[in-house]
Amino acid sequence: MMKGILFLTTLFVANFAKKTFERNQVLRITAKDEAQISLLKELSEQEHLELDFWREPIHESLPVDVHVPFHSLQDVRAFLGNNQIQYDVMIMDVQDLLDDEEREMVKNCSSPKSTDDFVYSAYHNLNEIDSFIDMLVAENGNLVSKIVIGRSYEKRSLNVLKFSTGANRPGIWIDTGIHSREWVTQASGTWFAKKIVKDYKRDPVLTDILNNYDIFLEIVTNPDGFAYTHNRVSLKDRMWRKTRKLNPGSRCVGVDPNRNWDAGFGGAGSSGKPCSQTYRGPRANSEREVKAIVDFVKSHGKLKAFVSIHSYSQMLLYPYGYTHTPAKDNDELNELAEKTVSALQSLYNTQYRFGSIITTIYQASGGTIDWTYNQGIKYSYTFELRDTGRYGFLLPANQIVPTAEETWLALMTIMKHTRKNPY
Ligand code: 0X9
Ligand code: ZN
Repeated sequence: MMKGILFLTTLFVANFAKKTFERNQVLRITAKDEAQISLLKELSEQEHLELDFWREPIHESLPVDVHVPFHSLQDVRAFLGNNQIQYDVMIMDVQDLLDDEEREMVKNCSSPKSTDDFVYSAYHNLNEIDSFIDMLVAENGNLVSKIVIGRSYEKRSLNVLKFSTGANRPGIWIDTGIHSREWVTQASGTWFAKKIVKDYKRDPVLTDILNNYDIFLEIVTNPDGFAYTHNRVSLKDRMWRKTRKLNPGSRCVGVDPNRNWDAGFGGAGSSGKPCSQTYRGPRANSEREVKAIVDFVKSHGKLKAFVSIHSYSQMLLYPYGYTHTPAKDNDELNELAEKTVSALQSLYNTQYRFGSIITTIYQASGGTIDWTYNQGIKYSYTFELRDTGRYGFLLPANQIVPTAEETWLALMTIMKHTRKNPY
């Protein structure tokens, strides 16, 4: 009897707290002029509609992707229809995709005994990635160590893998998953880590890089958010992007960790509203996840390249995002970006756009790589991995390995250039 009640309560809590996305849709909207962009901006301010703009209305040249909850679909469609704004349904039923994703995860949810058995072609939760990290370190003690650069708001450790073959080397930083819902990035990070230990002493180019530079890799850069995108039993929201810090005086949780850096903080392309997906937080570095990296970068003092990996859109971007003033290394960054995307494309013909953040995607202030660039890290880049919007943040697991493989060619290009151009 007791057990029965407990079971029922668990079921109730699970169903109650778990966010359902049944019959939600993702629409791709194509605005034809500035007037339609303005209308879409007005639409995005209707808080009761609870729209999540995966790609915000900025300019008529860029498609607008919006996740619409079922309860708002009729209103949104009517609004678009009445204003003769064109759109396509990209995702018919978001929950169907999530169910597929979950089935795949359950199928591949084993407890690997070594990193050779780890299923790189599947999505994994935080515990699985944490044990992957520990296994990799245990197997490769000479090359890999784990450093804890801080704790998240919910007190999870912020783990960074350090690949090093000698003391006092300059460093190259790579992070994935600062936006927790961008799952292909953490999955790719895991693949990169294994690739590095496989290729050291086998691939001459990577070996040369590692004989002269340390590589730092933070796979789960926003662990609280990531845990929240996975949790099976209690609170869960696969589409969570921000940190999980409570905002005093607001019912909304979290800060956008890609608006929280001390570079143009508070400017256009960030929001002062706690309920916004681009809420910048009360002050620069207010997020422990951000501050931990800031402290690490400053105390290291010799990082020469910094790559922050997001999804989606297939873009390679360099500073700036907060200002139209070109970076002083603009020409070199642009040339290297061109070489890098062509290396990426060489594998599966995946096409990337490239350029500065503000000219290529949109104005975004308080972003990671604007800060690292201003700290003197010349090779500061940010990726937006696959795809261009068919699945968006919900990229099917069978694209993880191809995405990681092609991105690795891009990372190698940036690391090689860094190695050949010391400064
Ligand atoms: O809005 C963002 O933070 C980035 N897009 S995302 O969908 N990954 O959230 C674009 C901003 C450009 N800057 C970086 N990618 N760092
Ligand atoms: Zn992102």
